[in-house]
Amino acid sequence: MIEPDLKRKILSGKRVSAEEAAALFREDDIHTLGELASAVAVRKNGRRAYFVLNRHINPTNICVNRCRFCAFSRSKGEEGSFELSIDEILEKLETSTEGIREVHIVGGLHPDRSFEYYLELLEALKAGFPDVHIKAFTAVEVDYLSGISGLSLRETLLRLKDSGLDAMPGGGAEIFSDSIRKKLCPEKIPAQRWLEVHRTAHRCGIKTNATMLYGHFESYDDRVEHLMKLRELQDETGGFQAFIPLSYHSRNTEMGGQSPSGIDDLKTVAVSRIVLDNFDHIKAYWIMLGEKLSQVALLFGADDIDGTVIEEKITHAAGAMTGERLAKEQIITLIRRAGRIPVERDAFYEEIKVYA
Ligand code: V47
Ligand code: SF4
Repeated sequence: MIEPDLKRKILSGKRVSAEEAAALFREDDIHTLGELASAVAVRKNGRRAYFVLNRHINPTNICVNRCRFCAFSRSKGEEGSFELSIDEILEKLETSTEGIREVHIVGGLHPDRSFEYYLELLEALKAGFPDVHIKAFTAVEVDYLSGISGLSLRETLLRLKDSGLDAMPGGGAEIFSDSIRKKLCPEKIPAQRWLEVHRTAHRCGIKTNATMLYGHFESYDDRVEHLMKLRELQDETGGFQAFIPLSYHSRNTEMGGQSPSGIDDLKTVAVSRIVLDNFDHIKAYWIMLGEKLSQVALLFGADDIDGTVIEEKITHAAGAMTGERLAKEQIITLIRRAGRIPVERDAFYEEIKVYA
């Protein structure tokens, strides 16, 4: 049972402590948890639920890191590896440009592509599609680009921004706990560096998202520690737009194991909404949760379901059963049937159309 004092605290908009957050994760009363999280979401965004007409593009799956939970990456020369030229990427947008407002670009850490390739890619996309916002490169990629360019983080980010980068996605955060991170992705930048990249991006005027990969080896305390670090950085910079809990998909991964239950997925959305009181938006990423659970998550604290997506490869490589895209009409229906108001947005949550 959730303590009446804690309920009152949440409903009056007061910040919960790490201990209280852990107690919420341990809570079995999922209905009350959902009700509280939903009240927090409605206080922030009314009954609005956002979506964007977007498309994913992965320039390459060749990656030097080979994280143990990643079924998407390949080593150079390995069967199934790919690398797209700038023309091939432009072609993908040309064939799906109708109405697209945001392109989400993330990929592997390629051993020999130059920094210039990425700058040229951004410039070509901006020149060809000036109305499409570019949300690209995780903190892990930005750190890698800083390494290959020999530039400081700040200089790297400013060059990317000058070439057309509008915002950054939240991937690569995984779980901040050092010991768990070592089991998951020993080659990946440490948590402190992930946070440093986002801090620097925010200082350069680049808005970013944040994620947490959950449902593997981590404990509830690890999840709380992760959320607390994000909340602290958001207090400092205010540069995060949305938080996206990422439900572990285990198929075809080296790490194996099981994926979290639907109850755990809903609980994680709800507790995130309550704990991250300084984040405006919580995304229920339908690609990972499934269309039906992401719809239910809109009543458990989420106010965004991402978007049309189109051509998602990372979660599908790890066994996602969802489709590769959703049509705008399907998204509108999904949101309406949850009793929420569909709002089409751009990459910065500017409202494009309210489907009242
Ligand atoms: O960085 C990789 C994760 C991320 C698996 O910012 C996995 O708007 C689960 O970050 N099971 C990419 N997760 C996805 C991502 C994202 C998605 C949608 C929107 C936004 C945003 C960001 O997916 C990776 C990694 O953390 N991931 N493998 C897996 N097997
Ligand atoms: Fe590479 Fe990212 Fe996959 Fe890790 S999660 S292996 S960094 S593509």
